[in-house]
This record gives sequence, structure tokens and C-alpha cells, in this order.
Amino acid sequence: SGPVLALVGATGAVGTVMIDIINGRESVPWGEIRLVASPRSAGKKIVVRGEELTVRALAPEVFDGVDVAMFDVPDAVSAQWAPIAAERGAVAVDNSAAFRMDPEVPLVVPEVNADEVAERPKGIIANPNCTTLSMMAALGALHREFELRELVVASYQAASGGGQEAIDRLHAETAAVAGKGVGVRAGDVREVLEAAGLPVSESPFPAPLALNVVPWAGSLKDDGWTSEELKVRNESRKILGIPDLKVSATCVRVPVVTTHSLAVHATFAREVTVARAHEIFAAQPTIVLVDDPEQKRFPTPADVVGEDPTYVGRVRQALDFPNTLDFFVCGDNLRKGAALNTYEIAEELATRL
Ligand code: 2RA
Repeated sequence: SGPVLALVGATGAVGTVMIDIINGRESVPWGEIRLVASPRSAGKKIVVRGEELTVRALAPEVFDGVDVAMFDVPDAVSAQWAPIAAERGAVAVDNSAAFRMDPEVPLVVPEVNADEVAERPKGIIANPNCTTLSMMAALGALHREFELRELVVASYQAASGGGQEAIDRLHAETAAVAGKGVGVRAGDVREVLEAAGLPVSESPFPAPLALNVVPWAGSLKDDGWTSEELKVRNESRKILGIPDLKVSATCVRVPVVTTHSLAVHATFAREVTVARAHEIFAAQPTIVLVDDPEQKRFPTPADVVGEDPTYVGRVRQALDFPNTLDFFVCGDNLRKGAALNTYEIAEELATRL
């Protein structure tokens, strides 16, 4: 007994983290869990909560009897298959970009807008992009108290946001530059990578990532903006329910394997203080506040990777901008940024079935 959960994309980077999360839960509401993937991965065996499950190939029938189907697959696969799952009676919780901005699809971060799962005319609920997600628990909590008006952010995004190929590339580049004394002369890193058979032309990143930062994530959109920067703007507006929120984002890839960080500059309608912001962060169960400048204590990706909560630190009141806070957030982009939030939406649905 209990609802049936399907996990589509069970063998991918995020799917694997979803299984870890399910295995790590003290209890789960599900009567049955089904693992689904492309035909290439079908037949693979994976242990979930002590039971060996065989991965099934994606097909309409796998959704029969399913209550909640989590999808972590490329946009085109979600676009095709989430509606099929919904037609067969499941609620699809989708981690692709295919439905995020569809007005008939709620975009949910449980700490901010859990109730929106109830209104889902297409039978689909979308999970936000990991960059937006990494700051939503913090911004949602502040918005409830101070009313958010303007948001300026710079991201420091980990390689794993680009999937396994991007992780492999960062490891290969790091190994190639190790001990080479590069960085004295402009171009050294590129030359070392070329000599190691790692030309940038074959990289998922448009510049070297080892010993470098790359102000680019996603694809080119109008007027020089990237898709990632527009996602931060559009998704923040939708999740927070502020359609005219002023947002400007610069998305940057850094040589970190996992955990996205953001420097946030947020302006509110009401007066803010660091002391009150600290209280708000400390009261939010999914936030860990690490903010002791005298002891040089603040979150970094190295401290946060593998963790579920969002970490917040460096909270300051902007000196020259009224009602404005500056702070730094770190969130594991594969956990809260992807697998965990998707799973939390599925659990939220399970309580309402
Ligand atoms: C990235 N946000 O970090 C993307 C992944 N969805 O590349």
C-alpha cells in the first residue's frame, strides 16, 4: 500500500543522487518505487531501500498505476514524456526547462510556495534551475518579512551543473595543469591544455576552466544575455510571485566540481537589518547560517557539497543602498539544486494524494 513513485532518468547524475536521497530517508511514503531510463540503461539493477530493482525502459506502460513520476532527463525527452505520464494518471515532477515558464505549470520550491502543487491543470509540476534554486530558500524567507523589490546576483557555478561530461573535463584539465607552474603568462593554461590533448574547442566550456573563471553558462539569448541569466530572472519572478521583480544576473562558471554559490544584492520595500536577517535565516530549517566575520567563518562550496540545506553567510547591509542586503549563498547543485527539491515536491504531493 502507499502511492507509487516512478523515477525517470534513474541512471543519470541527478537520478543517482535522487536514489541516494530516497535511500537516506528515515521513512518514505511510497508503496512501490519504479526506476525508468533510456533503453540503453534498461535491465540495470539498482538497490533502493534494500530491494534490488531492475531499471525499466521508458515506455507509456511504465506509468500505469504511477501516482508521482519524477523526471530528470533532457528537455526534449521531458517535453515528450511528462505529458504521457500525466495522461496515464501520474503527476509529473519535471526537472528540465521544458515546462518551467508554462503558466499552467507551477514552479515549486516547497519552502516558498508548496501550496502551488495543488493547482496543476496539466498534471505537471516543474522544478527550478539549480542556479535559481540555490538562493530561493533564503530569498523566500527574506521576502516574507521585508518584501523583495530588486535583485542583482552573480553566480559562481560548479562544473557538475553541466553534467558528467563537464565534471570529467574539469578533472582532466586540473590534472593537466597540476604542477606545471602555469599562470605566469597569459595563455599558459590554454597552451598546457592543448599540449595535453585537451583543446578548448573540444570542451563543454568556452574557455579553460582549470585555474580560471568563465563568465558563461547556458546558451546565447537576445542582447548578449545567456539562457542561464534569463532563467534566474524569470524563474525568481515566478517562484516568488513577483511578476515585476527587477532582476539582473551574471552567471559565471568556476573550477568547483559541485555546489553553486551566488553573491546576492537584494533590495526590499521595508527597512532591513543584519540582526533581523540573521534571525530569519536561523529560523528557516533548510538554511544553515555561517556568518562570523571575525573568525572568518562563511560558507564555501567545499563545506557545503553533499549537504541538503542552503548555507548563507557574509550578510551585510549595503552601505550605499537603502533597504538592501548583500549576502553569499552556497547550495549543492545536485541535491537541493536538482534531486532533493524534485523529491521534496514528490513527497509534498504524497501527503496530498
Ligand atoms: C548549470 N544550471 O549549472 C545549469 C544546470 N541546469 O549549468
